[in-house]
Amino acid sequence: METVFSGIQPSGGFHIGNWLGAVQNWVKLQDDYRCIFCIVDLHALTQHYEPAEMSERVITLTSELLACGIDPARSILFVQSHVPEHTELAWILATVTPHGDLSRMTQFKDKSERAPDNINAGLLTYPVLMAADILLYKATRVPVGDDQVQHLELAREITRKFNARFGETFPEPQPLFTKATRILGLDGKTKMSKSVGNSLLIADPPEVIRKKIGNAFTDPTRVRKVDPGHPESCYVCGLQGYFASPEETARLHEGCRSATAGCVDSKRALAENMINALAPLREKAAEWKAHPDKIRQVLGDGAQTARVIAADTMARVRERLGLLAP
Ligand code: AQP
Repeated sequence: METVFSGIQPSGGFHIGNWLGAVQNWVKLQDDYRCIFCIVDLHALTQHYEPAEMSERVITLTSELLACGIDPARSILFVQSHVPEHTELAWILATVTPHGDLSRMTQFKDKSERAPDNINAGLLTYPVLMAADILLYKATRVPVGDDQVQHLELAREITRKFNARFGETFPEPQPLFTKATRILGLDGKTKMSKSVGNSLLIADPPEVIRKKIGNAFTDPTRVRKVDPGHPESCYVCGLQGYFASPEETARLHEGCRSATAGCVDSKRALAENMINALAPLREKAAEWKAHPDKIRQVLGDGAQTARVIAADTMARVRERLGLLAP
């Protein structure tokens, strides 16, 4: 079985972009791959955060991943900082990573623009830590949305450089492209992001979902209810496809196109479909959260398994580097 590695940051509430763009696919991958899923808390340190909230965020995110169907009996689910080899390998890989490649990364530029008061070196070397996450487990497949393609390309480049310098050590990880596209935030402009505050969360209760969708953007060319709409360029109509059956989606889009239904009707239908789709996840996550000891057990077991693999890889890496054994 090939190994898949993927990570998610505990950098805010788990949103429908994370779910539709990544985690729904992770759940399916468990059937065909040895999957390693990591809560990348060290990556999240590169952004502003409140230390008092971090461990609770990790527990909440774990409960949500388990509720979505990540199965610890089949996959390794663990927290990045529980396996110190991630940072050790990241340092080593940094020594073969060209500085210029890092400063060219789109996400580095975007996040620097978003938080000009916090352009830290961790933000710059973020893709090196991501390469370490993948290579530590010799993962050959990495599920990527279009926002992660550039980082994976760099991880492949780092792999080639390391292997060329120190001998064949790591397989070059290949992207596993997912069908789901980038989900835009409720502003209808930028990517839905935990840290931007433009998200609809899996944990949002029905009244919050109704309110958020009620304020979401629709077709800007449709000024009055009698104007025919353009569902293909409407944010609300775009989301309908993920939460309604194909037949219902077609009916809703036709209502918009023919102006027999207004934007408010579209929003109401979307909100109710979302509420129904997310309710079971919210309930399951709440059940897990009621037992934080069980969550800790899952993460503890995951870290123990991950550490065995990571220690083995690092022993080989240190040997390749010619470091004196202690
Ligand atoms: N809007 C999105 N649409 C589709 N997929 C998305 N992902 C994130 N946002 C969207 C995918 O979710 C996985 C986990 O993401 P992450 O936590 O590693 O970091 P991110 O991509 O930076 O996610 P956020 O929500 O935007 O976090 P912040 O605000 O902290 O930077 C990844 O597979 C990602 O592609």
